[in-house]
Amino acid sequence: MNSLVYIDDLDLNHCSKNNLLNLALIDHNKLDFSQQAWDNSVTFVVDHHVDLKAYPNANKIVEFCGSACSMAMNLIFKDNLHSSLTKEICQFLSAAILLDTENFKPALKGTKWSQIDEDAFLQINRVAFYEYYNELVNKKTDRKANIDLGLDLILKKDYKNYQWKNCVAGISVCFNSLHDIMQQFGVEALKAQLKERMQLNSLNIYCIITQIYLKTGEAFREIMIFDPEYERLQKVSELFEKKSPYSLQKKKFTGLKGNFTFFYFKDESVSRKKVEPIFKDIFEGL
Ligand SMILES: [Mn+2]
Repeated sequence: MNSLVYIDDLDLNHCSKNNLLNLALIDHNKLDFSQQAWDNSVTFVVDHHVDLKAYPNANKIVEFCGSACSMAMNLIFKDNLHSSLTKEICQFLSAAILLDTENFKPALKGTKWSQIDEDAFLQINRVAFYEYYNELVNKKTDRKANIDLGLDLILKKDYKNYQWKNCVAGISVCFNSLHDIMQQFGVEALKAQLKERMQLNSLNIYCIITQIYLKTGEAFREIMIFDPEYERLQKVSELFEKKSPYSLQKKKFTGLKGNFTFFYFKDESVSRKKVEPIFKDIFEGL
């Protein structure tokens, strides 16, 4: 609070007289009658009240929303000035928006607040939750923490079953590269674990999709298809390579052949959700 400057802390008359005053009105669009000496200094207006049509030469934004603070915040984000915002500042600025929108009370949308407030609040939350989000992503993708779970939990943690025509498949998503997994647990252990899981879930085919994030923020995706029926695996992986709308590259895995095929995606948006329909399509045509 000590760093806030109040209007009576400054000698605005002196500034105005010497042409040193540049005023932006926020949350009102006309100076009080006691401030008329500054009329010529108003250059910017950001407000959500009835437009009193003052200062025709000023840059004016007057529109309906719950809080003028939302409008000011949207301008900050639009002009890419948000790097100076901290979590604390965001919390402070949220106060006006929360109070003015009654915490975004749904029944009041359109009459007391609008999309403008929602847009601002979403952007503010992106900053306010930035640290927490990072903490979550780091925990989720931490290579060591994931490896420490052990092979069984790595495969179980984010797992789904699918039925594609007469094939039952299981897909695990994990946050260690296949290279990491092989190196840590060895090929034989992986094979044994997969066999066990396939038996347990009565699966015909098993896929592992990996998502890894480098320190640079770059993301990598891989997929390994495991099928005990060699002939089918060759057919499926050939079709997968052909049908995938996401750019990919078939890779060999050193010391590994037989019942695995392995692809490296050059598209970081690839997910299990996106891969599933490709397999569905393949199996329905087999
Ligand atoms: Mn207001």
